[in-house]
Amino acid sequence: MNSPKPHAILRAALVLVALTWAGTTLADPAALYRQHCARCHHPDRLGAIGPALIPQNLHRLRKKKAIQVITHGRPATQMPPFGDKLTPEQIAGLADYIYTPLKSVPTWGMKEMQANHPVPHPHGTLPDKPKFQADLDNLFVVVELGDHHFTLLDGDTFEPIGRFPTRFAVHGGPKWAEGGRYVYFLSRDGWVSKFDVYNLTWVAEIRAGINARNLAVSDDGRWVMVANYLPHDLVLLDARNLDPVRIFPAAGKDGTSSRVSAVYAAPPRHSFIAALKDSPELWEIRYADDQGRPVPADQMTVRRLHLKGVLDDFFLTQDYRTILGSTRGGGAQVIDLDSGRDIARLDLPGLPHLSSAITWQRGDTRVLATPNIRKPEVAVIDTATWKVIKRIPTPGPGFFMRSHEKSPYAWTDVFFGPHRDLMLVIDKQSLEIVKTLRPAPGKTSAHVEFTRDGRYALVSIWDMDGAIVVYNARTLKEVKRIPMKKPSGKYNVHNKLTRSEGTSH
Ligand code: DHE
Repeated sequence: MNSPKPHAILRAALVLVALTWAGTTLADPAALYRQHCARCHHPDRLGAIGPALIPQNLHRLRKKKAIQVITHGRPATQMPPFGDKLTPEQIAGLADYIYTPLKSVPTWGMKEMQANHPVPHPHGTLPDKPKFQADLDNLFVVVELGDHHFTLLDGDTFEPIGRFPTRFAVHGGPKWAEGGRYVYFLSRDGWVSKFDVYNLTWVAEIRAGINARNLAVSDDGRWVMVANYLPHDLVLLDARNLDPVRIFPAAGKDGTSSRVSAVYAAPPRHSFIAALKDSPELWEIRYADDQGRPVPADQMTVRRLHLKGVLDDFFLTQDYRTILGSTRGGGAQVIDLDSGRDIARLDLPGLPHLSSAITWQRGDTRVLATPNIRKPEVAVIDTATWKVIKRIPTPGPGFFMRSHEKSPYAWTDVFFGPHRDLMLVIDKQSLEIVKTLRPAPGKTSAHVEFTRDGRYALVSIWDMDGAIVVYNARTLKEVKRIPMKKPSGKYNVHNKLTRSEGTSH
């Protein structure tokens, strides 16, 4: 028998390689998923930095739109475009794949939470005296996303007091509580971690969900409420040791199971306010009555407010009487919290980033200003009439906005596009951009927070080789630069606990 010719072997090998490649790319989206998506969305599609990609959580995303997102990326998220790496067939295969039900979705109930609940220092066992010298009312927590740490920063000297490892991908603002003694963090994969500032140590943790959204702490310091994307629920924890106390399954009145967009505490109302993401409902859960008397956990009830559209993002006014909410791809609605009525509609095209909005007094009216994730503008709204009174053009869409009662300026970033290294300073009365700063040319600058007295503004440079840049908030001159690893957000204890009008709550 003749042995095969070398070029025939080569051809057969090439065919085999091509078939294998085609097999992986066309017929095996699971392999593509593992290669391109698993790192951010979890190997089992349960969500990590990116959201869970399972049919239960994709109700509002049509497959056609999912294909666009995979191809072009998604603004205001960390989802990059794959159109230059994958063929349209591969992308379509991936889209089919993420709409395929999992064989089983893991349950995450009381039992699972209890089994993931270390309490290294039970409540009341550590000293009540701080281990360090600093003004306890002017501390900052700085989340360093770059290597999953946070720095506790002295707001007078701008010297770090300590640097501590966090869970993977902390998202949203850590919440200060009990006069600044404790801070609660939440990671996207559902871990709630409680830090004792006086003793500079983690005291309790619990995994409250698989894919979490944010958390809120009641003003009396007794409760932590966690909003989840997976499972579809809100979880009530006893703030002392983070013991799970009650699960509120999230479903609309018609029974539609739903992710939770976000939850916030409304101190004057003694309640938690949460929006459902797959059902047009806003929930209010009271933890104390009008006289401030605690409501026991098993007697807490859900008050449902029925809306015209689902809320993806929302802002609570300083008096916690009104909500301005927006729907991705839709308009904005203003809801009176007491009556539950829709009291105004606003023309806010693009994607106003309402959870980053702030308010201030301008003449005899209070205005609300919001950056926009899709449109290069800051919209300024009169909260008495709920009319847009100015659209300030910016060099690109922005993410965060900040000010302080004592500052004449509001600061906002240009998070997206070629001008992402700019920081804009807006005069709060003239509503004009009066200064454009470029703290680190070529690197994204974003997210500002003020010191307690409003004299200094701290800006993040979002880079592994990043920094916090401290500015004199009046002269707008740089005073200090503190190296940090992709510092995402920073949170001043005084501004947070006093619910300063210039910061997020
Ligand atoms: Fe956030 C806060 C939702 C993407 C960094 N973000 C919040 C809050 C919500 C929210 C509801 C308020 C929670 C709180 O503080 O209690 N974020 C969303 C999204 O829906 C969105 C657009 C898509 C998503 O991936 O979930 C999104 N966010 C991002 C990012 O890609 C950012 C830039 C990087 C990251 O960490 O993932 C990011 N979000 C932040 C930060 C805050 C935040 C730093 C806290 C802001 C503050 O000052 O309070």
